[in-house]
Amino acid sequence: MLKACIFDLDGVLVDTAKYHFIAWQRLANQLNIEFTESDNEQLKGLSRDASITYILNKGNILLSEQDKQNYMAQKNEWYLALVNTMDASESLPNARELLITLKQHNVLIALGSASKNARLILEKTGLLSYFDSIVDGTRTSKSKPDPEVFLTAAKDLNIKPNEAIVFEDAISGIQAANDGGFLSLGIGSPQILTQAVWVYQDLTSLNFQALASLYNSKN
Ligand code: B16
Ligand code: MG
Repeated sequence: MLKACIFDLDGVLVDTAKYHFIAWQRLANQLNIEFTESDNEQLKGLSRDASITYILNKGNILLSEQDKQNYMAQKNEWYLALVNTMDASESLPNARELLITLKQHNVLIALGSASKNARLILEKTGLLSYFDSIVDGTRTSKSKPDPEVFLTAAKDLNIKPNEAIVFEDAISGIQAANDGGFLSLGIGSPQILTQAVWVYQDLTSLNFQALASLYNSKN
């Protein structure tokens, strides 16, 4: 029986990538580094630290640890100003409805996100109350593709990995789910998320019945 669903945040339940883009681009421009949409694509699912490292490498810039921390704090300040404008209209199509139908069928719900701002984003978009467990960047020491984030969620929910489906939009997240022993459901393109057990373009065609039958087909 499907006992739990574990959701990545950015790219699955909300689109915060567009705000990360604005804030990283502003920082990169300040450092005279070009930062494009395709660079932003590379940062999806990566931690904040790994993201700035990518940008500094691109610009061939070496900074002291203190300067790097200061720039990360600056980027986060710009990012948070944008996050603070978010409201319930910014959850992705069918995200709220899916969480509601899972709750009605007693499926446990967890978040498995790299973001240290995850709780605030869930609060702003009115999704926080649906979650039985929140595992975010403040609770993990290893980033995806390490399965730590999803294994911590399974522990919180007191379930085994093979009793849950993980929803992910990043290649590293799919790998983390698979390596942790979860069934992975990719949100995005099947050409990119080739290792996912299933791939859907978005959440719109998914509900409890559809997920229960996907799960049963693999058990
Ligand atoms: P923060 P997810 C990830 O969220 C984003 O995809 C990634 O672009 C971002 O760098 C990371 O969170 C850290 O976010 O700066 O808010 O701590 O997809 O794991 O939900
Ligand atoms: Mg994501």
